[in-house]
Amino acid sequence: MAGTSRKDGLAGSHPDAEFSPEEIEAARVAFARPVNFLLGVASLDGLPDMSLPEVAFAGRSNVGKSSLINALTSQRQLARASTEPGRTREVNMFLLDGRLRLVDLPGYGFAKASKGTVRRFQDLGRAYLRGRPNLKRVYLLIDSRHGLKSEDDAALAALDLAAVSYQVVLTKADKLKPAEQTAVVAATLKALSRRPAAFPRITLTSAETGAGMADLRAEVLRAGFA
Ligand SMILES: Nc1nc2c(ncn2[C@@H]2O[C@H](COP(=O)(O)OP(=O)(O)OP(=O)(O)O)[C@@H](O)[C@H]2O)c(=O)[nH]1
Ligand SMILES: [Mg+2]
Repeated sequence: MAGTSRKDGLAGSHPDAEFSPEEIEAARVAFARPVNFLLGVASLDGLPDMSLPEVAFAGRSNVGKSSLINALTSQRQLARASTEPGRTREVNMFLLDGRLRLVDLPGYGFAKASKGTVRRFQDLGRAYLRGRPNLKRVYLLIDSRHGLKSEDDAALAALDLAAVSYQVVLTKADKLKPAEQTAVVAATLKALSRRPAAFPRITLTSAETGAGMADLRAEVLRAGFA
């Protein structure tokens, strides 16, 4: 994979998005450290203590949360990805290098599950967001083919309410032409300008090609250890 993501597209187009080559390299090294599945919980009682920083990945079902965690950590099957929406039904935690927890949150907005099931996942996600002072950042994943949708409003509202620092990550960039990538980044930034808790930066990624991963690793480390 490329050492920097400048040719990955738009992650570097915002002036604040510049990471020094040293920071990119440090992040690459950190994410090459051992990572393991820590636990999956269906209720908050089972969560570990708050002694370590956490960064969480949230977003619609099927948006690519589990795939992104696998791509960040260069693992194939760490987080289980699936074509079946609603695959991740628990809060799953992974421990990177014994010092940072990566949290795969249940997705929202899939049609197949029963209403009760959907609500249960969403309540779990919301409760998690509210109750974790060691939660350093939430990455809200948005499918770059669709941009922000009304289905994302509830998640944005929950994040604003929980006053958690969050940042949008666009996924599946490999499905778009460069001009479409530029357009969705611009439209998403514009929509987020009305959301004060949103971090004013967007990373365009592809778990498929690895685009944006070098930058996102640096982002995650900066956020996790800020
Ligand atoms: N082309 C392409 N497909 C992707 C990418 N990331 C994920 N996918 C596909 O999208 C589907 C859903 O991916 P997951 O990672 O399981 O999505 P998720 O958000 O974890 O889904 P839930 O656990 O159901 O909430 C899978 O078929 C993936 O292979 C990407 O960057 N590019
Ligand atoms: Mg998943």
